[in-house]
Amino acid sequence: MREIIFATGNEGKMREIRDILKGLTLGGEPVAVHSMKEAGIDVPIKEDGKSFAENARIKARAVAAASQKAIVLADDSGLEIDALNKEPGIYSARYLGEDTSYHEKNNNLLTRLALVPDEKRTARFVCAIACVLPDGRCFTQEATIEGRIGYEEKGENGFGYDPIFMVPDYGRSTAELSEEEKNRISHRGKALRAVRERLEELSL
Ligand code: ITT
Repeated sequence: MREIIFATGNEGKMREIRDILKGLTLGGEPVAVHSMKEAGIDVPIKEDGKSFAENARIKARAVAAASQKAIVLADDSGLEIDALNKEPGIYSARYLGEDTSYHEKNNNLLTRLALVPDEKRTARFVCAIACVLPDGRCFTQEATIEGRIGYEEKGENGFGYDPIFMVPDYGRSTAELSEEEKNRISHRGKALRAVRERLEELSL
């Protein structure tokens, strides 16, 4: 059994990640995907990068340094709203303070967009996945999903900003999609499937 350690403390991300990496094998062996907590790793991580990719690399490298030559992946992601100059962007988790609920964060963004017409409510989720291999090599993969900010919170699935992120083709928020539907089209689904393919090609 091989092991991938995912450098995240976010349970919502971890649920999606497990689903997207389901059935992965490397060198013919099944792969167990563990969160850093499950792997017993607790290291301070200072996310002071200037981009999603940089922050993903910081997280992956910090956990790789504390692990025994495992494959380590990390996800840095966030919401860019065009009418707000791409806020909250890389500060998505810290927007209005880390301890503020997503209900408050979402409603604050909706209030700030109150006078913005539909065609200008464009936004995207961005996800950068960094991978550190046991030999220290590192690569990063980034992907996005385009959408629009709605007018109220909708749906109970997903996490974070999902209730206000509308997917035009579906006419629903990402919190109204099933996990399978979201993973098929999401920033995280696209970036992580590309990483999965690269790992499968590397014959590790
Ligand atoms: P880790 O760093 O431990 O992985 P985190 O929650 O701090 O967890 P980030 O720094 O990457 O993660 O911040 C991501 C932010 O973007 C966070 O506020 C999420 O709620 C939001 N976000 C990212 N992907 C999302 C998604 O698929 N749906 C809703 N919100 C999302």
